[in-house]
Amino acid sequence: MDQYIFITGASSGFGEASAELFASKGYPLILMARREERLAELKEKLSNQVEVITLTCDVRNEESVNNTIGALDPGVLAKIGLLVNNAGLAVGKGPIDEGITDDWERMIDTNLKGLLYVTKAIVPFFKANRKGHIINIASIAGKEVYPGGNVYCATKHAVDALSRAMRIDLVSHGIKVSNLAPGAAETEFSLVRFKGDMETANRVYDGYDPLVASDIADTIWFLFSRPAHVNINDITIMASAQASATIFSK
Ligand code: NDP
Ligand code: 8X3
Repeated sequence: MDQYIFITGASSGFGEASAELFASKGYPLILMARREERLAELKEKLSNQVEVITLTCDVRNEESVNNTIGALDPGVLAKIGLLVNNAGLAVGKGPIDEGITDDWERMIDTNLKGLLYVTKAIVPFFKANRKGHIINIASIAGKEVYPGGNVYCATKHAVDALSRAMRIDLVSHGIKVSNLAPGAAETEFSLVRFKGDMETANRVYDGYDPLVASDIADTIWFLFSRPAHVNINDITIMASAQASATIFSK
């Protein structure tokens, strides 16, 4: 395959599972995250299948995003076919007046500004090709709000809005934009949200079968592998046991 797949947040969860799936399909990869050793392990694992380029970069840092992407070989940049804007996180869960400013900033800077910085750096290459696909990983938290979700929900509502806005801005350049909104999926997400408190993190997935990372990778593949004339605008995917952001059958 001659299209590179660019995935942010590739060091765990959805991003890592997507890297594995696209590698199994033969697509070369560009994988971005902060944890260099995790990316190195993934590269080691997948390099016998496809070319893997790892980029250690914090998406919150616009200069670093631009320098890191700008340093890629122009021949590689010209062949990026898909950008998966997946890097993101929730930090904390509680009433708005008890929110910690630093947690809010981490979520806004990563989920929203980081997505914008990476998109802005990649779109010129899609425009030059008059072709490309952006898949934004939003959330059920971008469709609904729930107790204690306030700022995380706001960032994901913003991603949802940006997916729609980007589609309008980019359609005339032949660029597809899809929004993917998962419900609860067992990854490192809750461990990060609850700041390393494994017991609280595990409780999120107690009593039902949650989504797993490969379910999201499968869906990203489905979005990407539609025929050229088809774009799936938006998918909400949840575990069979989940009916809304807060209603589960346990
Ligand atoms: P994980 O915590 O397993 O993965 C998050 C990924 O994002 C990691 O690879 C992490 O890498 C990366 N990341 C976080 N901050 C940054 C940063 N500043 N710069 C670069 N990379 C960063 O969680 P998931 O796989 O579950 O989450 C992936 C996306 O899916 C997120 O946007 C999340 O909000 C969303 N989501 C998750 C759901 C769930 O229930 N799991 C449901 C709906 C949406 P590193 O730490 O190495 O930088
Ligand atoms: C992650 C799913 O419901 O914890 O985006 O917000 S949820």
